[in-house]
Amino acid sequence: MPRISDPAGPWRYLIALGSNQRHPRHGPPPKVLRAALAAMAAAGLALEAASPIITSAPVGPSRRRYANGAARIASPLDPPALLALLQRIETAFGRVRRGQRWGARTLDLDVILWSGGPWCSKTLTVPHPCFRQRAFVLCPAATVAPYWRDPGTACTIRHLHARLTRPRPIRR
Ligand code: A4P
Ligand code: MG
Repeated sequence: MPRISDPAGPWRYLIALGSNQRHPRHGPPPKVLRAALAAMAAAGLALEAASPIITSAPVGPSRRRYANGAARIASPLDPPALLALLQRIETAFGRVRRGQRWGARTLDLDVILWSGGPWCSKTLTVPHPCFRQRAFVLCPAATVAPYWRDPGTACTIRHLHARLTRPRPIRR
């Protein structure tokens, strides 16, 4: 993904959105995601593309189906500052962290890719460590950033999605 003129920014980011809990004001998960995109734009993130919203079966302990989507944004914020902003938006949407991994949530905003390459710190890993195995991330992501290359594998999102979802013969 090319950087825009100024090397210090704006950076580009691929963000995954997820929800599997109703919000009292915004309503069911697909509407939560639409409201979250509006909140991201209101917070100063330049929304370049937003995917259609899909529903997906839960991976992990939660029983409720998810709404998932992806957005390509531009921002001068570096990855830790962007994560802090996304977490403030999650909190404003009533996300409560109960300590259960992959628990039900009104809103989850994950940083999947960053135009600056890999980033690894105590609180943030980019590319997101699980995204290559998740159709609920790759399917919407392929609609907003099909040719963005994963720095870990050098594959495009479109390729990762095709590889994950292609039919495989049953092994006997
Ligand atoms: N963190 C590290 N790297 C990142 C990153 N790239 N983006 C840290 C965002 N956060 C990152 O995340 C826990 C901590 O991870 C953060 O405090 C941050 O410092 P969290 O959002 O509080 O908790 P989580 O979301 O439960 O954990 P995790 O490991 O991010 O889970 P995922 O990957 O978000 O998976 N099934 C369906 N169908 N659809 C879904 O959207 N989502 C999950 C959660 C499980 N099953 C799902 C879905
Ligand atoms: Mg998360």
